[in-house]
Amino acid sequence: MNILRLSFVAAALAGAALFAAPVWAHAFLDHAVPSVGSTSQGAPRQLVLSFTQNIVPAFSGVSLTSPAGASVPTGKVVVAPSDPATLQVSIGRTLSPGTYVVHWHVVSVDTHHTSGSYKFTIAP
Ligand SMILES: [Cu+2]
Repeated sequence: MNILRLSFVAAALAGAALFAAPVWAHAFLDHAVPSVGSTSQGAPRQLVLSFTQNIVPAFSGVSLTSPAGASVPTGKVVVAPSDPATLQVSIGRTLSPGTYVVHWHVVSVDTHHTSGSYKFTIAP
């Protein structure tokens, strides 16, 4: 069995595990870094959003809005290597103090779509 064959089998097993997840729950935001509603010192370099269910990153997105209402550039949404229910998004520039809004929309492994938003503040 070569390495390609091995990774195919691993992917198939992972897929089976994902679809064995409970179907009665939808993916809602469980917690985030920076925390929902928090005020922190210093600018975060990335947003981390942990959901109640595993996420399909290809159909999910996160956007960040500045205190002035402008869109802040962010990187590609990726699933955390250790947790398929957690998304990581890099922030494209150093954030200045103020209150930011994070909008998220995700598709969970049960194919259901959910969305929401929250704020966090960077202290002056
Ligand atoms: Cu659901």
